[in-house]
Amino acid sequence: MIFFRSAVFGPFIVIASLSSAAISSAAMASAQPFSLVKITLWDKGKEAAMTTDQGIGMTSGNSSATMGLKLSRTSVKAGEVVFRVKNGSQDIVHEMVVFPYKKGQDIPYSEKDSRIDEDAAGHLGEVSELDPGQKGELKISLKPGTYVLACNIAGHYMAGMWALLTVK
Ligand SMILES: [Cu+2]
Repeated sequence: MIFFRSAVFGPFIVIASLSSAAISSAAMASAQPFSLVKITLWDKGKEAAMTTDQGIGMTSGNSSATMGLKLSRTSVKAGEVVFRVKNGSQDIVHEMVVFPYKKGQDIPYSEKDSRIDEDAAGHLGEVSELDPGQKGELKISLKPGTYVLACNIAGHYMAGMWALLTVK
Protein backbone atom coordinates (compact mmCIF):
# COMPACT_ATOMS: atom_id res chain seq x y z
CA MET A 1 0.00 0.00 0.00
CA ILE A 2 1.29 3.39 -0.92
CA PHE A 3 0.38 4.83 2.51
CA PHE A 4 3.13 2.81 4.13
CA ARG A 5 5.67 4.92 2.30
CA SER A 6 4.31 8.16 3.71
CA ALA A 7 5.42 9.40 7.13
CA VAL A 8 2.45 11.77 7.15
CA PHE A 9 -0.09 8.99 6.88
CA GLY A 10 1.77 6.66 9.22
CA PRO A 11 -0.21 7.49 12.39
CA PHE A 12 -3.52 6.82 10.63
CA ILE A 13 -2.44 3.32 9.75
CA VAL A 14 -1.56 2.59 13.38
CA ILE A 15 -4.88 3.95 14.62
CA ALA A 16 -6.82 2.04 11.97
CA SER A 17 -5.56 -1.22 13.40
CA LEU A 18 -6.91 -0.44 16.90
CA SER A 19 -10.40 -0.89 18.25
CA SER A 20 -12.74 2.11 18.23
CA ALA A 21 -12.34 2.52 22.02
CA ALA A 22 -8.57 2.68 21.60
CA ILE A 23 -8.97 5.27 18.84
CA SER A 24 -10.95 7.64 21.03
CA SER A 25 -8.55 7.40 23.97
CA ALA A 26 -5.58 7.88 21.64
CA ALA A 27 -7.26 10.94 20.16
CA MET A 28 -7.95 12.37 23.62
CA ALA A 29 -4.35 11.86 24.69
CA SER A 30 -2.96 13.67 21.67
CA ALA A 31 -5.45 16.55 21.41
CA GLN A 32 -5.13 19.10 24.19
CA PRO A 33 -8.65 19.50 25.58
CA PHE A 34 -8.14 23.09 26.71
CA SER A 35 -5.66 25.95 26.78
CA LEU A 36 -4.29 26.89 30.19
CA VAL A 37 -3.63 30.50 31.18
CA LYS A 38 -2.03 30.98 34.58
CA ILE A 39 -2.65 34.38 36.09
CA THR A 40 -1.09 36.04 39.10
CA LEU A 41 -2.91 39.03 40.54
CA TRP A 42 -0.35 41.43 41.95
CA ASP A 43 -0.08 44.79 43.62
CA LYS A 44 2.51 46.98 45.25
CA GLY A 45 0.80 46.80 48.64
CA LYS A 46 -2.09 48.67 50.21
CA GLU A 47 0.14 51.59 51.13
CA ALA A 48 0.91 52.32 47.47
CA ALA A 49 -1.16 55.23 46.12
CA MET A 50 -3.55 53.76 43.54
CA THR A 51 -3.43 55.27 40.07
CA THR A 52 -6.79 56.35 38.66
CA ASP A 53 -6.19 56.96 34.96
CA GLN A 54 -4.93 53.61 33.71
CA GLY A 55 -8.04 52.33 31.93
CA ILE A 56 -7.93 50.91 28.41
CA GLY A 57 -7.39 53.59 25.77
CA MET A 58 -6.40 56.23 28.29
CA THR A 59 -3.24 58.07 27.37
CA SER A 60 -0.81 56.26 29.63
CA GLY A 61 -2.20 52.74 29.17
CA ASN A 62 -1.45 50.82 32.35
CA SER A 63 2.31 50.98 32.25
CA SER A 64 2.55 52.75 35.61
CA ALA A 65 -0.17 50.76 37.34
CA THR A 66 0.31 49.80 40.98
CA MET A 67 -1.69 46.60 40.55
CA GLY A 68 -2.22 44.23 37.67
CA LEU A 69 -2.58 40.75 36.20
CA LYS A 70 0.46 38.77 35.12
CA LEU A 71 -0.44 36.22 32.42
CA SER A 72 1.56 33.10 31.57
CA ARG A 73 0.51 33.69 27.94
CA THR A 74 -1.37 36.43 26.11
CA SER A 75 -2.60 34.32 23.19
CA VAL A 76 -4.50 31.02 23.06
CA LYS A 77 -6.37 28.87 20.57
CA ALA A 78 -10.15 29.19 20.34
CA GLY A 79 -12.11 26.67 22.38
CA GLU A 80 -12.01 25.71 26.03
CA VAL A 81 -9.76 27.98 28.06
CA VAL A 82 -8.90 27.38 31.71
CA PHE A 83 -7.85 30.39 33.76
CA ARG A 84 -5.93 29.34 36.85
CA VAL A 85 -5.80 32.44 39.01
CA LYS A 86 -3.81 33.18 42.13
CA ASN A 87 -4.03 36.31 44.20
CA GLY A 88 -0.39 37.05 44.91
CA SER A 89 -1.18 40.13 46.97
CA GLN A 90 -0.15 40.42 50.61
CA ASP A 91 -3.16 42.39 51.74
CA ILE A 92 -5.67 43.21 48.99
CA VAL A 93 -8.66 41.22 47.66
CA HIS A 94 -8.62 40.86 43.85
CA GLU A 95 -10.59 39.04 41.19
CA MET A 96 -10.44 38.25 37.49
CA VAL A 97 -13.35 38.94 35.15
CA VAL A 98 -13.48 38.19 31.42
CA PHE A 99 -15.07 40.62 28.94
CA PRO A 100 -15.10 40.74 25.14
CA TYR A 101 -13.13 43.66 23.66
CA LYS A 102 -13.28 45.44 20.35
CA LYS A 103 -10.38 47.65 19.45
CA GLY A 104 -11.14 51.31 19.93
CA GLN A 105 -14.21 50.55 22.01
CA ASP A 106 -14.57 52.03 25.47
CA ILE A 107 -15.33 49.51 28.19
CA PRO A 108 -18.72 50.46 29.71
CA TYR A 109 -17.78 51.97 33.03
CA SER A 110 -19.74 53.26 36.02
CA GLU A 111 -18.12 56.39 37.48
CA LYS A 112 -20.48 56.14 40.42
CA ASP A 113 -19.30 52.66 41.38
CA SER A 114 -15.71 53.04 40.09
CA ARG A 115 -16.18 49.71 38.32
CA ILE A 116 -16.72 48.30 34.86
CA ASP A 117 -20.46 47.95 34.20
CA GLU A 118 -20.43 44.15 33.99
CA ASP A 119 -23.80 43.70 32.29
CA ALA A 120 -23.18 46.39 29.67
CA ALA A 121 -19.65 45.13 29.04
CA GLY A 122 -20.89 41.59 28.38
CA HIS A 123 -19.38 39.77 31.38
CA LEU A 124 -18.38 36.24 30.27
CA GLY A 125 -17.19 34.69 33.50
CA GLU A 126 -15.04 35.33 36.53
CA VAL A 127 -13.00 34.11 39.43
CA SER A 128 -14.46 36.44 42.01
CA GLU A 129 -12.97 38.04 45.11
CA LEU A 130 -9.93 36.03 46.07
CA ASP A 131 -8.36 36.76 49.43
CA PRO A 132 -4.58 37.28 49.45
CA GLY A 133 -2.89 33.97 48.68
CA GLN A 134 -6.11 32.30 47.54
CA LYS A 135 -6.53 30.50 44.21
CA GLY A 136 -9.46 29.97 41.86
CA GLU A 137 -10.21 28.56 38.45
CA LEU A 138 -12.52 29.42 35.57
CA LYS A 139 -13.17 27.35 32.45
CA ILE A 140 -14.99 28.97 29.54
CA SER A 141 -15.21 28.49 25.81
CA LEU A 142 -13.90 31.45 23.81
CA LYS A 143 -14.28 32.31 20.14
CA PRO A 144 -11.52 34.06 18.19
CA GLY A 145 -11.20 37.68 19.18
CA THR A 146 -9.70 39.94 21.82
CA TYR A 147 -10.74 39.80 25.46
CA VAL A 148 -10.16 41.98 28.48
CA LEU A 149 -9.22 40.31 31.75
CA ALA A 150 -9.80 42.78 34.55
CA CYS A 151 -10.16 43.04 38.28
CA ASN A 152 -13.47 44.68 39.00
CA ILE A 153 -13.02 45.49 42.67
CA ALA A 154 -13.92 49.19 42.98
CA GLY A 155 -11.09 51.35 41.64
CA HIS A 156 -8.88 48.52 40.47
CA TYR A 157 -9.68 48.66 36.74
CA MET A 158 -8.86 52.38 36.56
CA ALA A 159 -5.76 51.71 38.65
CA GLY A 160 -4.64 49.64 35.67
CA MET A 161 -5.62 46.15 36.72
CA TRP A 162 -6.43 44.75 33.29
CA ALA A 163 -4.75 42.79 30.52
CA LEU A 164 -5.65 41.75 26.98
CA LEU A 165 -5.90 38.15 25.78
CA THR A 166 -5.94 37.23 22.08
CA VAL A 167 -7.89 34.14 21.04
CA LYS A 168 -7.02 32.79 17.58
CU1 LIG B 1 -7.90 44.04 42.10
